[in-house]
Amino acid sequence: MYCDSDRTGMTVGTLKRAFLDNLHYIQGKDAYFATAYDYYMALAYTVRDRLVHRRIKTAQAYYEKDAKMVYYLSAEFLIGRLLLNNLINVGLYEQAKQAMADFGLDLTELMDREAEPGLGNGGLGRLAACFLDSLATLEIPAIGYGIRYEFGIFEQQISGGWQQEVPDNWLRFGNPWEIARPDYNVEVKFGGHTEAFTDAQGRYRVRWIAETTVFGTPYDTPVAGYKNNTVNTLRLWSARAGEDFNLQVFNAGDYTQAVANKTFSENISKVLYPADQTLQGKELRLRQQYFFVACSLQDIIRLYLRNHSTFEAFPDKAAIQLNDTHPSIGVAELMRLLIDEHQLNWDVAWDITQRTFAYTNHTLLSEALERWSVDLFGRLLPRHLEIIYEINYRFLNEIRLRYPGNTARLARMSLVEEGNGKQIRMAHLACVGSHTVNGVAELHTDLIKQELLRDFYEMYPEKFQNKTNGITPRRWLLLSNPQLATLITETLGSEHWVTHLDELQQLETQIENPTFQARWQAIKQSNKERLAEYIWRNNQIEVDPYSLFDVQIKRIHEYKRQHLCVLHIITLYEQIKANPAIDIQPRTFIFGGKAAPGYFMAKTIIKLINSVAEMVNHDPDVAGRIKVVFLNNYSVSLGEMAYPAADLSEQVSTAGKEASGTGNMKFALNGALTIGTLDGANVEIRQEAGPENFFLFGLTAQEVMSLKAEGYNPYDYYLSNPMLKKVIDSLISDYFNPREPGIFQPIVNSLLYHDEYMLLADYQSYVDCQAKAAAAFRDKTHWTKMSILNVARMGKFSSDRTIWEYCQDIWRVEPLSITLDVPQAPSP
Ligand code: B1N
Repeated sequence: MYCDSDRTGMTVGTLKRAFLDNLHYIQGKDAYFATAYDYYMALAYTVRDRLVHRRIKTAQAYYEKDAKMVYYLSAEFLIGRLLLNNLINVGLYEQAKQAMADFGLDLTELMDREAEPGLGNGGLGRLAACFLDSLATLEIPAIGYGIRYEFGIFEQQISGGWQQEVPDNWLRFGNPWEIARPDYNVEVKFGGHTEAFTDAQGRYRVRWIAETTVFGTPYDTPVAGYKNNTVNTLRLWSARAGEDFNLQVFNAGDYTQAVANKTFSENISKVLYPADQTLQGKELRLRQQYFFVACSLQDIIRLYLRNHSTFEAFPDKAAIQLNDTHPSIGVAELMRLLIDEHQLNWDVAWDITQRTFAYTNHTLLSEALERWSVDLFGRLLPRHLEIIYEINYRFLNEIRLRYPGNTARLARMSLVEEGNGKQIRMAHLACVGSHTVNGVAELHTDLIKQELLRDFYEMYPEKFQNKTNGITPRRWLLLSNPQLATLITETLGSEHWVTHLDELQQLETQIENPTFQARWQAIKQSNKERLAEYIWRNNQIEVDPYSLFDVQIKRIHEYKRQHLCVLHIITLYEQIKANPAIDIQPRTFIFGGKAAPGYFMAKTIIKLINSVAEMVNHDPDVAGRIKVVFLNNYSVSLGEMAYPAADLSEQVSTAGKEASGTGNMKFALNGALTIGTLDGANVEIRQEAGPENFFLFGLTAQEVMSLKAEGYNPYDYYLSNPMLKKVIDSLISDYFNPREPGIFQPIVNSLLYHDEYMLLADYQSYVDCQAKAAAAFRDKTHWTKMSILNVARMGKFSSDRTIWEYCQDIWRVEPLSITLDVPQAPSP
């Protein structure tokens, strides 16, 4: 009789045997002592074995075929919990559920034991995670490289309405998914000075005499494609002190100092910087960036040299993507490795470098554009500073040839910003060192070409491309909204749509089908009830699951304008207070998101939401028709519950400020309608869904720019709009914060006297549009049809489409299918 292996078998019986084995020999427990955590770990190891097996086959195939690889370099990977995702992708979900049930265990409960790896701030990190899922699903040879932060994004607690940050010790109970690979440790140097010398061949060379070295240890997390055999790797680097580094001090007799010094090096991978889109210019951040890039490039070169003896074919075998400028020091590091360590000459090295790198820009906000002081740079990376100066010298000569006598252009384009305290402009370095630069939505790419990197676009138009972001339908529909996924699969007759999201189009045939509409509504209702229960447990707020769920979950930022939504809530509240008998659509306003710990205005906006919530939720005149909820500690897992429960998706950033947004896609794919501006990918979502299925308001990016140029005066809007005046006056009078007077004055002052993000200009248009949305919600059938159409037309926003475009237009890589030689047991 065929008996499949405990490590690879896929049947319920084998899973049960493997689970007990892992419980016994890895957790060291039996049924008498095992906790829910032990059961989670035992199941996770059972799944991991199946992934490891596929991972080994995948790596073998890449090596044997000498496949061109994609290396995705990112300071953040916000991957979310892995147990359910892996069970689904590897096709083990039903079996695992059965196996656990046979032991009297509830799979959902076990899944809840998993700590979420919060190794990112928001959209940028989550995009990297969706890309890994799509790369594996499309069978693209790829490795993700990043940092294994010991502390991810802080845990957000709310105390007295204010955000409090608590360290996120996610590795406390161990991480069953990762495999440490100390055998692939690499060394990274910092500080010191450079020396010129002449080598044996009489060539001019430079050596870098560093002050300190640290080691990077890789930790590998398997990334499973959806029901194929591909398992790629996410390789995250952890910093370790070098042994020899301790020795000198040790010999001098100060043992404890030597051990203490260890922590200095190991601090590099200690904590994720939580200031999304604001620059701090901190030395530790530059150390983090160089650390993971230096580790990754050594690793990439090691892999390449297993199959090659010269660097000639390097750009044909390695496509390195820079996820924003955070890894852009890689341009200088690859030049250093090729020239100093592998003795290539400058022109050859530069050609290889440019043909290898491509750069994705994710923001136009000037406060987020990375610049490093030349001083700091020279102290930490003296050799890289020399190389950047040399790149710049040659680049400026090129500009002089193209645009003779244009000194203003030279100053604008230089990699070095002059002025008091010279700075290196990392976006310029990334752009010059890459063959392709891309934006993340059509509007954003246009603005890169016309504004941010206009001079570069004029000089190298062929370098610029658009790659509109996407999201993985596996996590953001199949996993997070299983009932909707089942309905879709039943309706379409197969689950082919999971990897071919355009097929959702076929749902349009059901639009007039009352049975289908009813099932659609029932699913949304059940998702709303689940969220309502969560809100009851966590916030002790009772919300009406039949009310309109109006949801805004994302980082808290002034440009994202959570406070515009608050102005709308206060408007409704004022209307109720003026006439308590008013007929108003019941609504639940749900907010969630973290503020950077040092971002005072963002933290005040959180407090404002909570203060307004406190007043509105308890006012008898409101009579429960409006509820305001702030969900603390927004995360990937919380998003998985919130997106499927939303009726209305708030995408209200000032036009021209949100590069793309991806939450907008998650809502729409789960049947929420969008109220939004013509910003980022909203433009394309509206185009796909049809303008009649999208609630549009506000100024366009062009109008924002012209109004600013004309001289925008927010105070005029305040004076001329009585309701707006009433709303702002309620803030001035401390109506919502009687016990903490004055705390919202900074928001008021910013709105009345600067209003950088033009809330007052968009206020009336937003309030009017909200009234239309409320009216539309009252016609259930029509709303349901719009919801179905939104989902049916979101195919474009699969990250599979995005990744396929990167593969075709930027990376020039091909899929490679993996076959397993282990016989696949029949289904249970
Ligand atoms: O990247 C996302 C986009 O969908 C969002 O619109 C965009 O805001 C986001 C510095 C950033 N841009 N820049 C960052 C994150 C961390 C950090 O330290 C900048 N995040 C975005 C995906 O394209």
